[in-house]
Amino acid sequence: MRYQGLIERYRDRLPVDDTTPVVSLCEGDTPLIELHNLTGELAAETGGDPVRIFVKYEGLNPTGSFKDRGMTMAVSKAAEKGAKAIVCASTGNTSAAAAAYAARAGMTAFVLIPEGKIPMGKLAQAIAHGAVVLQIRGNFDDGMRLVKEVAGEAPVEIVNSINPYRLQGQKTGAFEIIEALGDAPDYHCIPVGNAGNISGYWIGYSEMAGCNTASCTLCNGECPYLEQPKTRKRPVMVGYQAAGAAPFMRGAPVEAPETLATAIRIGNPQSWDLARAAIEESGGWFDEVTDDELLATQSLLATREGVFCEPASAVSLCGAVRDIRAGRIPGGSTITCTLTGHGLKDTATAIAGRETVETVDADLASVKAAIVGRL
Ligand code: AN7
Repeated sequence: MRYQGLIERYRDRLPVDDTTPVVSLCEGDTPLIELHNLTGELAAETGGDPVRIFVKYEGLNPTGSFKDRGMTMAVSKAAEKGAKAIVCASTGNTSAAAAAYAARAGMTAFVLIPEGKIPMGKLAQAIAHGAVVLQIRGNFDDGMRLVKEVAGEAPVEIVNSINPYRLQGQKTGAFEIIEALGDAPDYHCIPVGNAGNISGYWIGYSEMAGCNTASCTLCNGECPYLEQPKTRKRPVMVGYQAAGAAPFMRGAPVEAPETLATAIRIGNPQSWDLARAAIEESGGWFDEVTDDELLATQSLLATREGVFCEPASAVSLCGAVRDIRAGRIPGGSTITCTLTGHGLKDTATAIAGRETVETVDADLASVKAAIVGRL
């Protein structure tokens, strides 16, 4: 049957029933791509057992980021309640997803974005889908505070990840990985901003590990996935942040977060406790990477593996590679990295400082010289 989005796919595992109006853009079902070139080089360098690295390419969701997984749930549940409007604060991707799903549901989306700090691709999406874009003189954390305040004063549903339905949708990323690999990976590496996604993945992995056991609160031993591979395994969760916006490394909110990875320019993550629990229960850790490091990884992934992700997304692979080199992630491991958003979201950052476009005369001699000179 035609794929109809993650609510239909995982209906048995999501808080929906026959009366829930499903608002979907056929999100989910994204590719899990194995990185052959980079892992080959890493093995040669470290000399140990080769690792396997898979990237979950969430940029191939309908609005170009993982946010669509949570948004299909949040907007469907808002529609079930009869909501006419939704609201969110955003560093760009949540606003793009909110705008698109609101359009589909016939609702108004109000999006609060930090002035001058979201890339043009994401802003274009919010505008194109007809959202009311409120650019605030403040950062994401200010926007988040205001959204919580205004939701008490006006009939608008919050669709940030403090809305529990968001995490329910986002947990399906873990389901898809287990299905693709036949089991959970050893390590799951993920960028952390507002900390919703790491929390959602951990819920997903935990549910699958409890699968077909009496202790599973969802299925009570009547697993809807009896034909699927079963697992008791959960991965070690590793959350990476940008160094200028790394509250989990500081152990406290960061007042004025700063990073070129604007998607994760967040100082006061809302899902703090859930994210900490994921790290502690899984025996994982948080770490940080610099802007230079994450941009280098974004470029490496694009030039050596053909996968174009946005700067914030590259943080997962960037940290993973560093931890593999350091032996913290041991040889022989299977590692999944969530690439949260598409590179086309922020073309300006991707090409900044790169003089790789050459202008030549429109004649054969010039074009031939330019080609032959590089072979
Ligand atoms: C590409 O759009 O918070 O830790 O407002 O866009 O779940 O917040 C975006 C977050 C990683 C961090 N990668 O995920 C927003 C927003 C990309 C992102 C994150 C975001 P969370």
